[in-house]
Formats: sequence, C-alpha cells, structure tokens
Amino acid sequence: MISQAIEQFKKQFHKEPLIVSSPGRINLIGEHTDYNEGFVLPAAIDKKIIYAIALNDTDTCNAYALFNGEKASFSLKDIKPGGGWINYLKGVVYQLQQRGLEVKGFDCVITGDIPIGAGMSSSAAVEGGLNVALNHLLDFKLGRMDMAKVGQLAEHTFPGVKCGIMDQFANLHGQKDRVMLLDCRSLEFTYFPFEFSKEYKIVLVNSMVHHSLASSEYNVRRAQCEEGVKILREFFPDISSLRNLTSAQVEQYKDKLPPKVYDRCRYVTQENERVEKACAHLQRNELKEFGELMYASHEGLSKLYEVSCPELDFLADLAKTRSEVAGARMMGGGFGGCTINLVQTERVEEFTAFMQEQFQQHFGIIPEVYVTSIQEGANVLQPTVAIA
Ligand code: GAF
Repeated sequence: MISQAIEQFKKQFHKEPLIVSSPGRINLIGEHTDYNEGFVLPAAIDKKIIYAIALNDTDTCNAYALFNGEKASFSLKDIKPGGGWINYLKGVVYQLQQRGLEVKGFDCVITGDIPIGAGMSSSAAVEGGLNVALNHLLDFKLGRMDMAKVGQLAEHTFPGVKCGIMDQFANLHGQKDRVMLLDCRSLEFTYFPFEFSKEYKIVLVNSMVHHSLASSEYNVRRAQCEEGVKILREFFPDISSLRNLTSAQVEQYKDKLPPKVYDRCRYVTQENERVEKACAHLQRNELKEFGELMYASHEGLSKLYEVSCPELDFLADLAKTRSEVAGARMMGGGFGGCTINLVQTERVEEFTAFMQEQFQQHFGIIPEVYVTSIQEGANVLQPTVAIA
C-alpha cells in the first residue's frame, strides 16, 4: 500500500511525499457511551489509511483517492461542506483554521484497507491521518487529544455526525497490544495490556450492511439521551449527562420518561456499568465474564438502543453458539458494519468457515472476516525528502 501510494504520488505530483499511517479502531465494549460522557474500551488496529502528502505552495488542497480513483480539490479560502470522502479532509482543514492555525495548500494521495462503512471508523482514520500530516508539515505543535477534538468537530460540522470522541481518540492514541479505557468526561485514559490476545484473536465479521451514520438514526439517539437528561434533571439537578446516573436511578424514574427515551437511558447507564466491570475482568484475566458482558452489550444495543439490524443480530446470536468464542457483539455506531468476536486462536479458521457458511445460507452473501491485531495510533512513517 505504501509503495503504491508513493508511486502514485510521484506520478501525480512529481515530488517526494511524507507518509502517514492512520489506523481504524475496534471497541471491545462501551458503545454509544462516548457522547454521554461515559466510558469506552477501544484500540487502534492493523487496518489503516495511508497518506502520501506534501505542501504545494498554493492555496489549493488536491487529493487523489486510490481506493476509488477519484480526484478532488478545494480552496483554503472558501471551505464549504460537501462531497464524499473529501468532506472529511475539508472538515479537518476548516477546524484547524478555526483554531487560528495557518493551513497551507497540499497535494495528497490516500489509500488504505479499512473497509468503508464497516464500523472500523475509516472516517476517523482519514481525519487523524491528515491531522498528523499537517501537524508535522506545518509544525502546529498540536497535542494528540487536540487533534482528536479537531477530528470530532470536523465530523460534526462537515458530514454532520454528532459523534463522540472515541474514534478520533483511539486513532490517535493507540499502542501496540494495549486497549484503552477512556473516560469521555475527563478525557483521562489508562492503557491495559490485552492479555487475552495470547490465546484469543479479535475477529471482525462484516454484516455486509453498509452503515452511514449521517443518514442513520445516530443523531436521533444522541438527542433522545439529551432529552432523558433534561427530564431527569428535575429529580437530579446536578447532572450534566447520563454519565452521572446509575441504571437503578433511571429505573426509579421510568414513568417520567417517554418509553423510547427510557430505553435509551437504560441502555447507556447499563453499558457504562458494564465497561467498569469489563475492565475489572480484563485486569483479572477473566475472559468468560468479560465475554458475557459483550453479549449483554449486544442485547442492549439491539433491544433497548435499537441500533442493530437482522444481520448483526444473526451474527451475534450465531457466535454465542460456538465454544471457541468467548464473547461477541455488534461494534461501532451500528445499523450495519461488523461484529467483534473474541475467538480462540487455533479455531479462527473453523469459526470463519462456519460463520461464512451460515450467513451465506441465510442472507445469500459471504461475509468478509478480518482477523485483527492491536497496533499503534496514527503516525508519520517516512519523513519528507527534500524536493530536487
Ligand atoms: C460511532 C461514533 F463515531 C463514535 O463516537 C461512537 O459514538 C460510536 O459510533 C458508538 O459507540 O463510531
């Protein structure tokens, strides 16, 4: 991928590029909790976006996407939302400008192997990669959390997804073989070695249903949570988010909440409680208990939060019947994308064959399966070589 990006870059722009690698992410547990100021347990993975990029001494940003052969440009002087993948680049540049940073024109080639719309956050990888590249080329001295915030705001203001900070955070803070517990309120985080990884692999099974958060109900879920907080503030005046409440407290005021809002609040508060328990199990290497929490998370996402779909439910239910699987659930925003499965290393092939066969029989399509590993966050790989 890297040599292809360099070759294409030289062909298109006739100079040497800086190379940046920017990973996708998994999330073990803690879904739809980030924008409720709760807890998440993500990690950066081996699937990535690659940028070959250099400044161009103009006011124009030119990008060539190798994954679909499209070229797109925009002027630094008048950045407006719009376009497909280029919208994410525009969003990052715009948000850097909003911080008072003087972005300069650039040329870039983008490639990668993160499946789009599969819930591994290719969008955060595109945002994070550009953030790292521009920070390096223009010496912005932005910290990693600031870059994550730039990416999150880019997502809010350009594609229009009111996402939390998990994806951008994971993309920029990943460390090899370690998962991260992020408190999305204080933004404090702790790294945990992923001990299970010696005997278990993280296997993603793609439902082949492409999600699009912007056109989905993602923003509706966020609004429903906010509505819940607003109503419950009457009884708990100090709360600023669902993070401040336990599931028992939500339960207590069930009849004050519209039924859907109650279900959403119940899910989020339960999920936060699950993440805390999951971390304790992770530290004690209690895989079985950890896996059970993953199944419970899926159940909540499907029944209470209603962000699953028949294909994801099928995959999670099927995984539950397998003795080589410790835990499984849908991952990411939902409405499609992948399930995340913890599968015994020596039985990954058997698991893959079984899942693919069963899914094909049911839905007439073979699901893609990705055996992932936990890797570093977005980084510069190769420094710029002086232009001859
Ligand atoms: C998407 C969002 F971008 C994240 O912020 C997070 O809310 C996730 O869905 C659900 O946990 O990936």
